Amino acid sequence: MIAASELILNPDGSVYHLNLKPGQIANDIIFVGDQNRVEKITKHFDSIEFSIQKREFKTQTGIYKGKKITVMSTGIGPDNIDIVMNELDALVNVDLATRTIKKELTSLNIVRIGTSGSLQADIPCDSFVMSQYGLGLDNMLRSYLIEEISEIEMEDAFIAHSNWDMKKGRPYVIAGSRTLEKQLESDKIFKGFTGTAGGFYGPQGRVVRLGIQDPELNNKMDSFNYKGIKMTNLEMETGAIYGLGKLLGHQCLSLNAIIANRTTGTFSEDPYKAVDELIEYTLNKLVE
Ligand code: R1P
Repeated sequence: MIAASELILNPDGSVYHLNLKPGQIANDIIFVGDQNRVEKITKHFDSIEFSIQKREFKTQTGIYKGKKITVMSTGIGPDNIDIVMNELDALVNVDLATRTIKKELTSLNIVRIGTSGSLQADIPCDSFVMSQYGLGLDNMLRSYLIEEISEIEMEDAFIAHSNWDMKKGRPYVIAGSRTLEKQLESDKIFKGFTGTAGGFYGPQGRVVRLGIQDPELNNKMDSFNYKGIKMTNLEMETGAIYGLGKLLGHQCLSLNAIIANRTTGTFSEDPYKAVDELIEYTLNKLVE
């Protein structure tokens, strides 16, 4: 039995942070970072049957072209992904009444629609990237037993190439869902290798007022090439979603609209338009 302190439920039986009860989510879930992006997706739905928000976690479940889909905001960063993935999984795979793990487990399909900065000059602002791999530069996932799901050779190659300071923890590489990749791919979308940082400024090499441990990190990411796989973009959730998704048995894929190019120093003239286009692209692919 899972103790009350380990999986916390609210008085109404909902999971602590997401404020959701079993049955209020679909098997197909779209993650966004920004809570204001949830309705930019569900405005396309035929109907919305459920809405709730607690803190940055806003959830709406509804029907799009006959398919039941849940859209949920995760807020920013891998620490939030730890909460979202564990609580979502508990909603389908833990019997919350008896506090025991169900005998038959459910696998969710989780697609992130995010925003991200490109690390390659030829992946311009307003393009889309689908992450075949996530490279976690945060340490959140290292609290779990990940040796069997991580791409250790790629990790070692990145550590050697970047002369990574292990005081920052060992980076991890996790593959996305090949099934969802096949479903959502097209010639409109770059396939790539996405870095996930544990912060926005120093952890992504941004210098405003503070000196950073490795000012060359972004250049090293640009030039990293593992058997032809180059790093395409940098954001704050993909690696963590892939890691926890794989450990918990869910299919996960991350799509990002490129709103900045860190190599050319440019920013999209209309980032909201790029995100809207990625939303429509993804919704249409999910019901094809
Ligand atoms: C940083 O501004 C946030 O934007 C990106 C990063 O991953 C981080 O969450 O994604 P979202 O637009 O999905 O939040």
